[in-house]
Amino acid sequence: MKLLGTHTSPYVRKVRLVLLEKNLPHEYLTDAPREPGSQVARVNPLGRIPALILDDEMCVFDSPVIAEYVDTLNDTPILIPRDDALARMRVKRWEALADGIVDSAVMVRGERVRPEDKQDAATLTRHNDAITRALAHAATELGELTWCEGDQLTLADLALVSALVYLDLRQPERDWRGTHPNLAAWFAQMSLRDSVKISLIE
Ligand SMILES: N[C@@H](CCC(=O)N[C@@H](CS)C(=O)NCC(=O)O)C(=O)O
Repeated sequence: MKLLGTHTSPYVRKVRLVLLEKNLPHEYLTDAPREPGSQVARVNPLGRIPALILDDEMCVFDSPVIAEYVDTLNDTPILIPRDDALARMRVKRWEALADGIVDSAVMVRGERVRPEDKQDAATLTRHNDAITRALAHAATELGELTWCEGDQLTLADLALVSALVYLDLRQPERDWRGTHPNLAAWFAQMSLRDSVKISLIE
């Protein structure tokens, strides 16, 4: 398998964390879709990363589909519950929450890189407010638990950590650690994992 992506993409980080946690052999190729010579549009008609190319050349997109597929490739560990429909939905809901934070942060970033007089204040407010609410929701749901869902690591944890890394990158002024100390403590523990460390370096 080959994974096309970039170091900064939170959707890519989530998928990389899944591959690393499951210890699945893969080649990670840095490929930014907007750079000249990018292969991304050739393999993924949407022109987006992450794009996972299987050994038979089929390209899998987008990140929830990749994560779900890759999770079936071995059981060590199972990151999306298979038999318990409610637990499965809850993990996927965490993923949607984390991806939604990222979607809004990407929208905010898209506005902020425009000239100041062209930035749409309503868009900035709407998406920043969504991030604020989603973080509060995550903090309430997590409470003092070790894992987002159940009694072991799941995709929920990997998606949330990816979203928080991206917020640190794009919105360093947002003091989510101060507002939600339980999220901060959980994130600090997650950051000790080899998968997270590798995804931040390579
Ligand atoms: N819903 C998609 C979102 C993927 C996405 O938007 N990726 C961004 C990078 S973070 C991208 O490839 N954008 C296209 C571009 O930069 O031209 C997923 O979860 O995979």
